[in-house]
Amino acid sequence: MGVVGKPNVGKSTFFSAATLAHVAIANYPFTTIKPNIGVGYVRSPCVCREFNVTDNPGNSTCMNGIRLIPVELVDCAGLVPGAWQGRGLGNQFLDEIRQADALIHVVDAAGSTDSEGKPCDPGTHNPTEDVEFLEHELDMWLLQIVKKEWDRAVRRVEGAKEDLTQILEEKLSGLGIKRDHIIKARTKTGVNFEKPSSWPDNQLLMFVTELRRLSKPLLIAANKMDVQAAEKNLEPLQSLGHMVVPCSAEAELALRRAAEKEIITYLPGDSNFKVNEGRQLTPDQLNALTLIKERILLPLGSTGVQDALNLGFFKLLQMITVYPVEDPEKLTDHKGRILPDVYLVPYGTTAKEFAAIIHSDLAEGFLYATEVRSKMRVADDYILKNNDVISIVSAKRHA
Ligand SMILES: Nc1nc2c(ncn2[C@@H]2O[C@H](COP(=O)(O)OP(=O)(O)OP(=O)(O)O)[C@@H](O)[C@H]2O)c(=O)[nH]1
Ligand SMILES: [Mg+2]
Repeated sequence: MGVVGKPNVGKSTFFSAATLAHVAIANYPFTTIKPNIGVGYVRSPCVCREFNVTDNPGNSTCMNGIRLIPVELVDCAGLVPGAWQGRGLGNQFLDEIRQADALIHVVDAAGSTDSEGKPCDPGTHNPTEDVEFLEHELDMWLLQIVKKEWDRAVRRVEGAKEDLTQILEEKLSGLGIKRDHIIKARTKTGVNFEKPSSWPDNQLLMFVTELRRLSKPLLIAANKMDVQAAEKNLEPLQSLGHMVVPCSAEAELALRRAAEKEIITYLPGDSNFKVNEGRQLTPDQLNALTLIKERILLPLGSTGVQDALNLGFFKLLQMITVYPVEDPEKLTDHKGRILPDVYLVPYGTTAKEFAAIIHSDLAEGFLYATEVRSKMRVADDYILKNNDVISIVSAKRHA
């Protein structure tokens, strides 16, 4: 998941809150120069409660029946208008999102930074402009890449009868763009893949825009909601057709740090926190925590950071959680650990594809799987459901 946006909107604050990594945060543009890469967590109700077992998590953690599943986040450098032509830290930024499956676009909903990220009076900049600009930058960046050698591609298709899907796939795989994205963008825009020379000028851009939407889906984190001026901007941001999550990265960071120091009990995404018994708060700490409660947690229900991550994986990317076990009765792996692992996989993943994600041997010798909840035997083409607990029986693994 890439965390993107213009400079000074709170990307690093969001990243730091989500990963608890200590990174540079400051109120001026281009604080981040090199991308920060870290591990955040998506939150999902664990199946241990339903099966009434005490689990031994391995690849994730389980706290009070909530699984926290690690995901990779990239905090990118800020993007300014014209970045695709190399302005600001332009091309470098764009390189950073190559491998991102989806993007969280952090927007300064308080309108307290201008289009270049310089501080301005809250409420004076219109954040909806930032949404349009970012997408334009991404489209122009991708268009520029596709345009390079476009004439040659046209000749290969129309002269040598090569397949444009194949040509684009080879060219764009390094940007995380897959064959499936190309096919879908082609269908959606109705462009003629046999005769690319016939495309009117704007058709390549239309196609590229669709490709970008499919391969780098994004949601908006409307940040700095703790600033009063942000409230009036929320609705206009919501009217742009994206998922919008109101959030305060700063509040989340403060809560996570306080929880880390065991001052409070707070799990990311919670709608409240509890001051730990015996902890004496300084007047400053008390004041800060009261403000967070009154300005963020009560009106919004949470700080929004965890919601943005969860929506990114579960809604944008349509991931589901699946728990592999070896023993369908005891829910254990070969070491006897109960519900050790959980995997995030895209909806549509089959039992056999899931086997391949765990181990190639498991897939090669695939015999059948047991869907543990119903105790039903399922075949290799069984499409996994959210929260499935699955036991795969493979000739190879058991040989
Ligand atoms: N009021 C408020 N300020 C915030 C919030 N999140 C971040 N900030 C402030 O915004 C400023 C910029 O934060 P950063 O996290 O460095 O922003 P960035 O987007 O990473 O900036 P660049 O790396 O320069 O692109 C800092 O002064 C933060 O404290 C928030 O939720 N509310
Ligand atoms: Mg930064």
